[in-house]
Amino acid sequence: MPGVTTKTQRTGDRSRKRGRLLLGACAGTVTVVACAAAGELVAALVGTASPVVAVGDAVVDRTPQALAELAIALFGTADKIVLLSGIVIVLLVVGGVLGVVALRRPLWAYAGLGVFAAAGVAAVFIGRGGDTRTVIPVLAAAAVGALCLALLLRAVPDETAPAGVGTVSGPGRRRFVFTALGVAAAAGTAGVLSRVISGFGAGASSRAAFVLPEPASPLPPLPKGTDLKVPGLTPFTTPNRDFYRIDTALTVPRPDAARWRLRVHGLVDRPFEIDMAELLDLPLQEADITLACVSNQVGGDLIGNARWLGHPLADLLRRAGVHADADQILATSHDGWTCGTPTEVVMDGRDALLAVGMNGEPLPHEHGFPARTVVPGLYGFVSATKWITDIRLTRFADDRAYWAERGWAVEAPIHTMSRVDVPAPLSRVPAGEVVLAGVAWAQHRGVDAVEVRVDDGSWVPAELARVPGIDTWVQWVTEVTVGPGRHDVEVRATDATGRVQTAERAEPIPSGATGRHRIAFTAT
Ligand SMILES: Nc1nc2c(c(=O)[nH]1)N[C@H]1C(S)=C(S)[C@@H](COP(=O)(O)O)O[C@H]1N2
Ligand SMILES: [Mo]
Repeated sequence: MPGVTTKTQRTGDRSRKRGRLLLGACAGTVTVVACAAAGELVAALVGTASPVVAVGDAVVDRTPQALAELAIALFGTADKIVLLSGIVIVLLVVGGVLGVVALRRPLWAYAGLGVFAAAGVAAVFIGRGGDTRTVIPVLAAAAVGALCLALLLRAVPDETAPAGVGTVSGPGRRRFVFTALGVAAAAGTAGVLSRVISGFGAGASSRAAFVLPEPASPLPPLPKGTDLKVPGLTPFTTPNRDFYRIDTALTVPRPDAARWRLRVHGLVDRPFEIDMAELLDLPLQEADITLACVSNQVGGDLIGNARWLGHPLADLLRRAGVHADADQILATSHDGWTCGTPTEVVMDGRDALLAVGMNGEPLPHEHGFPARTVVPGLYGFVSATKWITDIRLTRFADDRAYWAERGWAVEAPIHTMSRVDVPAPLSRVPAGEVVLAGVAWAQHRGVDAVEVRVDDGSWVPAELARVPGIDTWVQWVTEVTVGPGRHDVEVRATDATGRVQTAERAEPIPSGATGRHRIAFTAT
């Protein structure tokens, strides 16, 4: 029947077309995977951030405050993984679309890759860190992408080629599958290789080789009775591996201690630079300090306590000769995050440290190796710069740090707070004598009293554990007798200035959550 297309022919055409589209999409996604792997590998070799992370950083820094908070509320400390997975999914989908487009209009697809590369380059330049060498992995990724796409497109069987009924099959398809598998395998190898290279990078090995000096003024061991060892109660000392981690870094920065330098400059008489050998030669002291995040909700666990080892920040500032009008210490990290601390607070005699040790170990990479600041009494975002490289004395009137620019407070002392750990919220315990226990904190003021009440009854004082000083949290414990049924426990602390923890609820933004922690449990 000349000139007439039969129904079977049409279905055959249609599904052959579908098969080709599938191969196109496949070519596109495999290309993107190869791009990403090449980017990772070259980044590891050059020692810069990978293109995916550079884009992620740019997204993090430009994310509107409300969205960022929603992400933290939804995903907590997993927000980084969620963001990176999101970027990868978007890349894969866009890759698939590019691959389909490439079947008809290869030039458009290559232009698409060009747009990717341009976005990557733009991300490098608008990102913080400002390490422009990151364009190298971006461009390498784009080049590898173009190559792979060309390779894969050539392997897609021709539309006019004879094929089995209904599908793009036979030797043509086999060739495509082999090519795609080859490219994917190469990408996988590159990805693994990049992990290995960055795992054995200078920063990682420099921490393994890092030897903490003995403190010039060691602290006595913690007084007996700082840890009540009540089952379920947060330990007084937070082990490093359990310490909460909060930062804007999508991948943990691993600066090399041997190449580390700290510059102290700005409104000072004698700017100077110090390297790690010099820092470790200075007298180091120990301090027990409880660090808290401003994002911690009432009852939350973004708080931890450690014994830190470091050199007093005040001594470094005195060496530089700080001008009288320099009311802000603006610290910058290896990855370009900034933090503004009141000069006055650091100079008032408290144990503000440039720390190198945490609980007897070099700082873990996640917690700022090789050096970070810790300042008792202030939330981490205005005091605790990890991976610190730069301290500039300036004025609050002239410069704003990272979070202050995004709507958070400029000055942020830690609120007096308390938390119920035992019984666990919504747990079941036998009726009768019930142990209540938790922690309370009012760093650099100290906690004078903790009171609890059950079912909105009268406040009863809890027993306080011992503490090494006023800069840490304190454990509290008490016992109550309750009958069967559901009960509420509420807690409040009084700091050493005599102020009782407020009941007034406030959100973490801009200067920390307030309100009282209240939990419910069931006695049976
Ligand atoms: N370089 C860098 N340092 C940083 C941050 C950051 O994003 N980047 N976040 C700060 C915040 S908000 C807090 S609460 C503390 C948390 O320190 P940790 O992760 O060691 O617990 O680090 C601070 N130091
Ligand atoms: Mo924080």
